[in-house]
Amino acid sequence: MSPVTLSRYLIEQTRSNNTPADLRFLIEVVARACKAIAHQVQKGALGGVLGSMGTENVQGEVQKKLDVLSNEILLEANEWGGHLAGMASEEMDNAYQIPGKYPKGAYLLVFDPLDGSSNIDVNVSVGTIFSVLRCPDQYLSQNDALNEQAFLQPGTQQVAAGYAIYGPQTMLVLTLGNGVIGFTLDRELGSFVLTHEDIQVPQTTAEFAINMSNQRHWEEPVKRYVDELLTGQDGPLGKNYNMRWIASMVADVHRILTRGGIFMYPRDAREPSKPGKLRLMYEANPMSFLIEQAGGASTDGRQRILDIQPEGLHQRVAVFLGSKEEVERVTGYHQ
Ligand code: P6P
Repeated sequence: MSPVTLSRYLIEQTRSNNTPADLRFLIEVVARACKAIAHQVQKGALGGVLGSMGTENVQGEVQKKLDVLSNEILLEANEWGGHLAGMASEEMDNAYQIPGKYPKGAYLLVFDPLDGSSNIDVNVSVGTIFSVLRCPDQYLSQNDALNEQAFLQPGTQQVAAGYAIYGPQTMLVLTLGNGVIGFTLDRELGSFVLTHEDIQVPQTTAEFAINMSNQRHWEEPVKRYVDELLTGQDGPLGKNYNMRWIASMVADVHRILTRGGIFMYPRDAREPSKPGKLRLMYEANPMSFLIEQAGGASTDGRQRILDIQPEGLHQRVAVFLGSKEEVERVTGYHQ
């Protein structure tokens, strides 16, 4: 049988779910933009795209050339299609207004154009994370500027989410609310081809992901839980655990979707005003939607991440996601 490309999947599989044509179009446009980003990323030093811009984003983080380039690729790919009411990105302080010469549509696209970019100069996997929301009717207007309030919806309102991972393979992992599917980029075809039909997170695991160098800054429940993981079979958990930390959320989450695990980026005492490093709208929410759709769990230690009512585009949140048994355990320690 000929390979099932993303386009064919979106037509055949979503026909039964009555997925709107504009949403199918949106996913195809984002996938095409991710192919263009993959092309730039893989050039590395040969493409003159490594290194920093000498600027900072709204997070106060140094912007890599590829951060800015990836952001521009996604904006340019999406602004003309008539499927979006607006866009928001880690790399832009404010929402992106669709230029007046183009029609607007009913969807909002939120993204981290190149996550893990601190790894890009050392040739470690990085990725693009995206989340799709519907624009609430009261904010839909062909003439007025989009009010940023339109984006501030809990993660349960997402209609789609996914990531591209630029690693040994370039893959697109996606949910439209009916499970999680994975596509691998066939560079000869130039298409994403369906390779993972029904991704499931194992309910249990013996592998955890956390940046241990922050241990002295964690809250007590996290210190207790990680101590138990490290104590292994001689402790209350009764088994030994392995640790991985790639420092690219997309790569760590992809590993967990593939073989299980728990990913943690806790809040820490250094900056009480920042309840964690990761951003709710374009990192935690899309990844939580994927993880839950694959049978896993995702909390901020105290509540389900998808239930959090955002108060700002760049709001940060603590993240505990992955195999349900472990996420429920560490969340229970916070109660
Ligand atoms: P640390 C990358 O900068 C990122 O936002 C996530 O992709 C990753 O999980 C995390 O930060 C790594 O943070 O503090 O370990 O460098």
